[in-house]
Amino acid sequence: GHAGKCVWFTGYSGSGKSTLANALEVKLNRLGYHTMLLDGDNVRHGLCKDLGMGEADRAENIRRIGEVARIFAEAGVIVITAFISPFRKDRDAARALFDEDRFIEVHVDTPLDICEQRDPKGLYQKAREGKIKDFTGIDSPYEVPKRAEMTCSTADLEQGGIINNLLKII
Ligand code: GGZ
Repeated sequence: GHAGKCVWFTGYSGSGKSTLANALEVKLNRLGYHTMLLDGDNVRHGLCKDLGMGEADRAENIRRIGEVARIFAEAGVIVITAFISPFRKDRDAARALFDEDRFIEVHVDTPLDICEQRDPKGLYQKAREGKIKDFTGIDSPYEVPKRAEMTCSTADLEQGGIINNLLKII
């Protein structure tokens, strides 16, 4: 059919979700697909700027993103999302909005210590110092996916290899 899909990246801050999501979008666009990338930059500053990082607000963040993704997918777009989405029930609720073969959960399983070493925005350091509360992996949980269509780590595999593996299952 004409319906689109949702490629849902999940993983720690600094795991490489956004980098992979951007690279996937470029590749899909070159192949002629119409895509929509949803990430913190275009969602947390607009649609979800009223939400914080507590468990209930993260649930609402993911709920809105899932609903937006469904609307775009119904129009035939391949939607790519890049959010920590740490809670399994929230990811599963997003998944439930899609036909089984149209939701591709990708766990970017880069080890926490590597994410923390990268610390591109200095947020892990602030979390360790107690200046940011409820930081995923420090004092807020990350529930590892049990049913991800793909698991990868940007610690040990070339980005191009990950994208090529992904293209095989989309
Ligand atoms: C985790 C936080 C936090 C806390 C701010 N915990 O790597 P980033 O910086 O650019 O992306 C992270 C982003 C997390 O927002 P999400 O919308 O992806 O989270 S969720 O899916 O759980 O709703 C991080 C930054 O915001 N950030 N505070 N406490 N990450």
